[in-house]
Amino acid sequence: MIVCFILLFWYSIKEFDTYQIPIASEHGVITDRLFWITMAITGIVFIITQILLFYFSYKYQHSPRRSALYFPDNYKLEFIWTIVPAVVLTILVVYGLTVWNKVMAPAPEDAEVVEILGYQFAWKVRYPGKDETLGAYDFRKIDAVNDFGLDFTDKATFDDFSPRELHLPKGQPVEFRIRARDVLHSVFAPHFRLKMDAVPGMPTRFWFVPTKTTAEMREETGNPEFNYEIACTEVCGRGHFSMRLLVIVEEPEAYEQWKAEQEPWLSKNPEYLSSVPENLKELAMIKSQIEHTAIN
Ligand SMILES: [Cu+2]
Repeated sequence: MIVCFILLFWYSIKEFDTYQIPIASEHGVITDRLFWITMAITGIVFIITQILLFYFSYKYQHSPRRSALYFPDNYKLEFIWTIVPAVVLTILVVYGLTVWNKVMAPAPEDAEVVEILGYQFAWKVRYPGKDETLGAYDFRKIDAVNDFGLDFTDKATFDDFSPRELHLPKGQPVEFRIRARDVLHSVFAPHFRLKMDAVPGMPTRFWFVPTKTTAEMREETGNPEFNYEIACTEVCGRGHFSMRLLVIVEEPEAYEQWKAEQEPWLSKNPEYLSSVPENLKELAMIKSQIEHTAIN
């Protein structure tokens, strides 16, 4: 018991910083509080019960000089050990549920929407573009180039863009629309206290407010190389380890500027419009708009 406790505390203290990484989202503060309160209560109970377990089995070990006491039941004792855990667990569950309801509430209407698509073995991201609406998709339209299965009969797809890395504005709600193309994946961004499975055929969502830019985080951690990232936490196959997506949190002005510089997916792959010829004129318009903003 003593050796195990020493190992437990030594390791917990030594590795504390690696599992208590800085929080970079609004809801992260309340989920961490829930975690630490639960940890404190269950931790104290764990230590007490372990000590009693070892102590009693030692004290009452077999001895030919004494015989066991006949002790069939004790209502008072049973009452106490039923009621106390029931009350404590009810408090923990209700507290956990209120936190859950806050974190999982629908995203605010002004949230920045970003689609994240998991596949073997990487992530793809898609922004809605200037119309602020993600265009429709259909899995049957997925091919070697059209990874998202964008459906170009929906004009909202025209300005959607798909950058290599994820940019997010600080202090603004962001909603991830998450889907998977093949098997289960899971979007995991520990600094944002974010984890949500990507399930084939069943889109999921998660929204949050980033509170620290990448630059601020570099300062806080004292690590000039620091970067936020999204990892996959669902062992999804041989290349699972390579599912890393770079995330850059920046001030809203810089974010807006970055967004304005992005080119729609379609203008890089205009041949996809051939299925919908009457759309060509609008594409030309979008292209000229981009050139216009680039010049400005
Ligand atoms: Cu994966």
